[in-house]
Amino acid sequence: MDSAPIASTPGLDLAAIRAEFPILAQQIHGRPLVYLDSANTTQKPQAVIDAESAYYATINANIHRSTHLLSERATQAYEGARRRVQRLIHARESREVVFTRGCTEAINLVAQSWGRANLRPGDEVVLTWMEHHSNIVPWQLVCEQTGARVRAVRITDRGELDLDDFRDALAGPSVKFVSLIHVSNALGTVNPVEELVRLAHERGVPILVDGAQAVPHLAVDVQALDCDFYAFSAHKLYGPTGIGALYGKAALLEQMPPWQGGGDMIASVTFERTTYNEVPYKFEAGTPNIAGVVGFGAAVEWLQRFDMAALARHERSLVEALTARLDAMDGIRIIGRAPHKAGVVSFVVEGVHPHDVGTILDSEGVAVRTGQHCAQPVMDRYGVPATVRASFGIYNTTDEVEALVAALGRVRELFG
Ligand code: C6P
Repeated sequence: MDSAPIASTPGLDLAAIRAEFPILAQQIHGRPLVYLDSANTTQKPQAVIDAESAYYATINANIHRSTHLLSERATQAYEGARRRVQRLIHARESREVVFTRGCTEAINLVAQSWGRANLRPGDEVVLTWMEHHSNIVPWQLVCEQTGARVRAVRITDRGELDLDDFRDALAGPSVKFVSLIHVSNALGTVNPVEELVRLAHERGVPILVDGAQAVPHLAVDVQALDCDFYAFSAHKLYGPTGIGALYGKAALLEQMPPWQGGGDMIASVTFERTTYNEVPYKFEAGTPNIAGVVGFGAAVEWLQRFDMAALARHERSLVEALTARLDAMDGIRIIGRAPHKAGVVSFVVEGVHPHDVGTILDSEGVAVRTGQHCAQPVMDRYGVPATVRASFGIYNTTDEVEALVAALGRVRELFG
C-alpha cells in the first residue's frame, strides 16, 4: 500500500501531508501503519515536533516573571500562541483563552469556578446522554458539593440529540447551566450547537460546549456560536499532549473566582488578604506547560495552512466510504447513524468482542480504538458493552479505509 500513489483529494495534497508526519512511515507488525485512532490522539507533524524542541534548545525560560531576554522571548512565544488559538476559534479577545492541561481540565475549571459560585441545592445542570465522561463527572462532583443535580437529555436511535427532550429540560425552573458535546467521540454526531446555544440563552442559561472532537474537523467560530465557554485539547489537533484551552466570554471569566491558587495568578499576597491577577492569568496558577503551549501554537499555525472546508469534505468522504463498505458486510452494526457526522465510525462485529477485533486489526497494522470510549452512557443507550471505533485525521486515505475492510475480512476468517 505504501508504494502505490496516494489518491488525491480536492484541496489537499495527501501525499505531501503524510510526508510531514514521520510516525506514519512506520511498520507495525511488519505492515504499513494504518492509523485510525485520531479521535484518541492525532499524530504530530514535524513542524510541531520541531517547535517544541526549538523552544527548549533556544528559548527555554520561565514566563511573566523575569527581566532577562530569554524570559521575555519565552513570554512572547507563550502569548503569541494564545493569539493563535484566539484566531483559530475566532474569540473576540486573546484574554478569553485560558490555557489548561486539556479539555478535561477546562471543563473542571468551569465546574469548580462557575459551578461552585453559582449552583445551589435543587439547581439543575443539563447534560446529554452523548457526553464524554469528562463532561459528566466534573458536574457530578460539583453537584455533590453544592446540592445541585444533573439532568441528561436523551438521544435518538440514530444517535442525534432529542431536541424535544432538550427543550423540556430547559423548561424546568431549576436549570442553571447547560454543558454539551459539539461532536460525539463515540458516535461521530455533529450537534446543532448554534441552535442549542440559542435555546439555552432564550432561558437565560449559560452554556459550555465540549469541542474536543469538533475543532480538529470543523471551522469553529465561538462568536458565531455565541457559546459562553468552549473547551478543547491540543493533542487532538495535531499538537502536544497535556495542553488545551478554555474559551470563556470575558465578562463571565471576570466574575468567576479562581479555582487553583499559586504563583502568577495573584496581584498581591499578604496573610490578611490576597487579590488576584486579571483574566486569563487568574486561572493559570503556577508555571504552565510553556513548551506545550508553544507546540499548541505551532499546531494551530500548521493546521491553518489548510482549507478547513476541504478538510471537512475529505474526512466526510472517508466516513461515507467506510460506512458504505461496512453496510455491505454481513454481521456489522454501525452505532451512530446521524446524517451529520464528523471523523468517527463506531461499529460492532456480530459474535466477536470489540477487543478481539482490535487485536486482530492491530496484527494487520491497523490501529483503532475499542472499548467504551469514555462514554459509558452511550454504550448503555445502544445496549453494547463496547464498540470498535475508526477515527480519521487529515492524513488518512481511502486506501486506509480499504486496509481496514481487508483486516475485518481477516477477523471473519478467524472467527468463522
Ligand atoms: N476523547 C477518545 O478516544 P482530554 O483527555 O482532556 O484531552 O479530552 C477529553 C475529552 C473530552 N471530550 C471529548 C468529546 C473527548 O473525545 C475527549 C477525549 C478521547 O475519544 C480519549 S478518551
